[in-house]
Amino acid sequence: MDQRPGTAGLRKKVAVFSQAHYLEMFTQAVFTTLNLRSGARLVIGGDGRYFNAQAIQRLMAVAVANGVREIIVGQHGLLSTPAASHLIRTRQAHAGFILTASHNPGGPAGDFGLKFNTPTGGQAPEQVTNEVFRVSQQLQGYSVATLPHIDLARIGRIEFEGVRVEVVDPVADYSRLMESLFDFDRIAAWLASGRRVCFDAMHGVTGPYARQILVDRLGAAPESLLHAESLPDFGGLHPDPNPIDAAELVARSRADNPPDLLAASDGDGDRNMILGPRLFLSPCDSVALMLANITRIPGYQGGIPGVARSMPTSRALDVVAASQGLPCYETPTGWRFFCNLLEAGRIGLCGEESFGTSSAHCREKDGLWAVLFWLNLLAVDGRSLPGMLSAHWAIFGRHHYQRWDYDVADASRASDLMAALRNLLPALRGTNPAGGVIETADDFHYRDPVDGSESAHQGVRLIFSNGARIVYRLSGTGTSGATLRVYLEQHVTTAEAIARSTVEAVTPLGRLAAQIARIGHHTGLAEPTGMI
Ligand code: VG1
Ligand code: CO
Repeated sequence: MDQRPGTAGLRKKVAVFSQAHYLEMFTQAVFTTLNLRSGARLVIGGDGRYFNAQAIQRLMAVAVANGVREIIVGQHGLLSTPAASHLIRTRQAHAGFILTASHNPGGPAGDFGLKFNTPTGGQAPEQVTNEVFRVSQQLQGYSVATLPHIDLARIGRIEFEGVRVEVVDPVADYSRLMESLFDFDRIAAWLASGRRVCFDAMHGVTGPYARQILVDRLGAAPESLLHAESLPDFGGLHPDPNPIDAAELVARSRADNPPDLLAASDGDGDRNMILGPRLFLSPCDSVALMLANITRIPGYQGGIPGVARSMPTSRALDVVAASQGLPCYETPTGWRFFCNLLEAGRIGLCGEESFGTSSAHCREKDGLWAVLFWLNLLAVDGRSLPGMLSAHWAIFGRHHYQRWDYDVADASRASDLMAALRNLLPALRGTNPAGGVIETADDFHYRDPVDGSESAHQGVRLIFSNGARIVYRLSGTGTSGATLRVYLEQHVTTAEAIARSTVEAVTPLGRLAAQIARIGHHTGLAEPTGMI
């Protein structure tokens, strides 16, 4: 079992995951590590991808053999990642299993994944996942109970031999949580006045959530939903809410008479992409504008203690936080690093450039939450999304931002590139390769302010004196080869530079990044394979 150390779960091709004993061995490694008390309570749910239903039955059999006596599972085996996090917290579960490979493609030839969360509702910390990895290397076998077939289609309780399985409506609790944070009446009135929203569920788990909340509860027109049926292969689409994979939504934002707000979420419902009429809202700007307006939303009226962003996320959030005198923490990529800060009450809003945003209402990023935040904000503000964004940039300046990805078939070549780049860092410091001096050239090292744990080698940063920044890191979520991610950022403050297109603003920086790291030499790739 080759779980990557440091990841909160296992993500593999379906063919690998569905092999005999594979899922059971991983699950056993988790139970051996967690050492739950007998009688423990578990939450289980997934994004509905191919193999979800069988995996849940097999997972439950190992769970019961390991002493679990209460299982709360979403109807049809569905729970969005944030809804699962919420259920773990409200039902005081001892652990949760979320079956998803997030935005990775599904179907028999696609990916499957299994991650486990702690009683806080958050992803297990690195020490725990490293221990699971260690245990999995030594495991000789696993315990498994023989269970009756559990019908996940029917909401209700099933009891057998001292075990209780509760099949719950996956949306109900989550919907109540959203209603406690946002002004639903105001959003409904805004929609009733002729404003329009378009939400693309990308055939992932959020379809039923969006139907119940946006259409049934808030009164959006049924045709506001795209790809709203949860399908095991996501309709052959790649359920990743970005401008490339959600091209249909982007086209709608550019058509005549576009909706006021357009949004998409990923397979498991934790990501969000926000668009407006002829506008792409960078996730980095989205979280910054959320902070600038946070007290206008009922659930955050009293303000928040601080904010956090992942290191590669642009510094647009920092500028707003500074203006409010709030701490802004910089964490490594991956949601679990926010969890300690949320749990300690240090932050109330956090985000990643990779279309992830959330608050302290759960311990995962939350796609629909972000959509509702924006709907509430637009309803309160009255201006259009493009109008709000321009006004924000006029105050805080604009952080032009893009991520260039290089997919490298041979993973060792990508590691060699990073090693060579790290060796270059001392020589780069203080040089002036393009209109700005490199003031910081380092390999990001994080010390968790709550528990003091250390995470090294979290990405190479080049920070320039002229508001530019280049970050390099390798993706940790792929299932084959390697992806080098290069994050480009340029902060500008003049009206002319703000009006410039992002492509124009960051392309010279991207070329410089390729030159410094000798990307062509190491990977054979003259151009990025993807730009987001
Ligand atoms: C990517 C993103 C990262 C995100 C992670 C999990 O990781 O860059 O920001 O936390 O996916 O997201 P990487 O290592 O490939 O860059 V999800 O929606 O899979 O929970
Ligand atoms: Co996801």
